[in-house]
Amino acid sequence: MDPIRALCVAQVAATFAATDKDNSGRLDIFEVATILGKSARPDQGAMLKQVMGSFDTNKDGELDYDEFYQLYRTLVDEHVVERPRHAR
Ligand SMILES: [Ca+2]
Ligand SMILES: [Ca+2]
Repeated sequence: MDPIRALCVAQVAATFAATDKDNSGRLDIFEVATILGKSARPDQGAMLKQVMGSFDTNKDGELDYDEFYQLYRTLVDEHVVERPRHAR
């Protein structure tokens, strides 16, 4: 089994729930921005649109859980977000 996959499941679910501010069950571009904002750069707006375009596979303008899962794995792989650690 893919170790990253095993590692991320619980954290992805927690992050998704925490990020979905309006509890719509999907993340809109503004909600996604709050995740990427931790590594904010001047080109973030363009990057955000690119991210949404790449991961919004059903093109409804928002990321559902499955789409977010793919995004999150990519972010972990690229060290944009931290790998899960035990809570202190
Ligand atoms: Ca939402
Ligand atoms: Ca979507």
